[in-house]
Amino acid sequence: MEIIETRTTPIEGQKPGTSGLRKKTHVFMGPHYLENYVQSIFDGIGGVDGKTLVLGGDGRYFNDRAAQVILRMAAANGAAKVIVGVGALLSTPAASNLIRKRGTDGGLILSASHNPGGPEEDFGLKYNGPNGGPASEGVTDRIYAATQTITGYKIAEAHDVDLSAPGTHRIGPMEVEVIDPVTDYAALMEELFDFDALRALFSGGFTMTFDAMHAVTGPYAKTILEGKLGAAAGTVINAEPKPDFGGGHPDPNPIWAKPLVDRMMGGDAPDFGAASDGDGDRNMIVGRGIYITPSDSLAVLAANAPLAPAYAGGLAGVARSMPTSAAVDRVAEKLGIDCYETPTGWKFFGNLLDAGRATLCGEESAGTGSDHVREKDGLWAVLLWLNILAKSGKSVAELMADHWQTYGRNYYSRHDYEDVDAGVANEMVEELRGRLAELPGQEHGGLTVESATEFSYDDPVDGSRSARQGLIIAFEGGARAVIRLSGTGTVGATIRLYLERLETDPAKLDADPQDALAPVIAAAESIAGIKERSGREGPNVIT
Ligand code: VG1
Ligand code: CO
Repeated sequence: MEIIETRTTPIEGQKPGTSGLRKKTHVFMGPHYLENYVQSIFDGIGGVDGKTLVLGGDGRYFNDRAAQVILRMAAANGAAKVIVGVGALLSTPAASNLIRKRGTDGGLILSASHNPGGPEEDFGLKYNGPNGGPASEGVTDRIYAATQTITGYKIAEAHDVDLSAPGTHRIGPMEVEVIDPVTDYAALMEELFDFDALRALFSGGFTMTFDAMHAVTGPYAKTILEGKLGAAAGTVINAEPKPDFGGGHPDPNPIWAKPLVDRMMGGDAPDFGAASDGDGDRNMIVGRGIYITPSDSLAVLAANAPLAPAYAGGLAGVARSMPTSAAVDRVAEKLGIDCYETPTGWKFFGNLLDAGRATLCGEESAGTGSDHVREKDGLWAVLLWLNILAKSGKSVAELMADHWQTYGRNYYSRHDYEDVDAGVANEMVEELRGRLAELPGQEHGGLTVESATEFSYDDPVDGSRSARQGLIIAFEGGARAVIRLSGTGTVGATIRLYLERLETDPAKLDADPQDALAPVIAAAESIAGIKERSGREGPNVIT
């Protein structure tokens, strides 16, 4: 094997965000861009000599080419083995599972998740550690530091590895094991859930639509739902992964998965609707006539998880990201278990899961997961919902109504202002940060500010501190607005405004969230002036 050592210089901006490095595809395809970053990952984790890695991605444009480059670089850097999915495909949770199951030293996942794909759209790459989870901030800091001092990278001269079918190949001494991307994941799901009860559910006439959004979950959902569980053919729609996701945003929310939500609200809706994102870690749950917010979904799953075999013994604890609603906190309180509040991004759940302190975790951004892997997991959430429906005999709407009657309803919404000028967005946050101390006691839009703080997280397991994780404005009476800037976008800045208000009056549980939250929305605008500063009439995405 001939190793080519190429000289290079640091490329600006290779700083991993909330979930790895995401850039426009053409940026990733630029000279040395991918290579610099891959070498920096290798250097940042102390080299890959003798190590075994997992490799796969969501199938977006450039996924296949990037995988071949990474294989040649892993070989040149002395890796012993790389396990890669057929077609270089692996959903994010399936990659996490493989890293754990095969005891590897980590893995590289090619994805920009819910961002659109294609030559004009987005690409991404992230490193997950030996626990199967996204690299901690300590590790991403070392990777970023490596990108700033890099002087060269190593790549093997070799032909493309045939990734079209399972088999074993070599690049020099390095072994490349090509595996079916679905098999191990499907086996894991079968261990966690009551597949007999799910088969009985479907054979009893239960109907469902799963929108794979032309992304990576198609083959997984087909194998599990239609293959193993006997759901009718055609249950999984948009099942074929495409490099441009059929031209859409593979983001499972009422905006980008509108056709499914419309179908669920119509006269011929199936019993259950669900969707997942580009890399298979997000989920959307819709019942007949009712959309379930991710925050509520987490709470319902926590309250009912013991109906599934894997969680029959109860939950050790739960965790949610700070901007996620406190619906799950109320469940934890009733169960008498711990509830942790972490910064946005799945990497912060890793230590809690590893330490056995949390069993279920979730984020308001359609991410739910458990200690079965170290990523959020879209299909897992769908299967847990199905298991709960099968065992409780209730419909989605009944389950949700019962839940709100018991715990009250945390009305919740997120308003996104996308592609705002980065300078304007940073200045807005900066300025508001400077005013936090003077806000308590002030009245805005009829609400009185109780406290105004900036969220910092002290990891209870390793003691590390993550500062500046979002501004929280709490109002008297329990409502809250949170403002933070996205760390996954590739153009300009995205301002996220998260709004929440608890309602416990049993007669007021069926309002439209935008109406129920109107005072909080008005107060947040009065305080932060997002519309005014961004020059927008309103948010461009409301979930
Ligand atoms: C967003 C979500 C966050 C999620 C992250 C990665 O981050 O808000 O909850 O963990 O995306 O999800 P940000 O920084 O843009 O708010 V995925 O499915 O895109 O990997
Ligand atoms: Co994702």
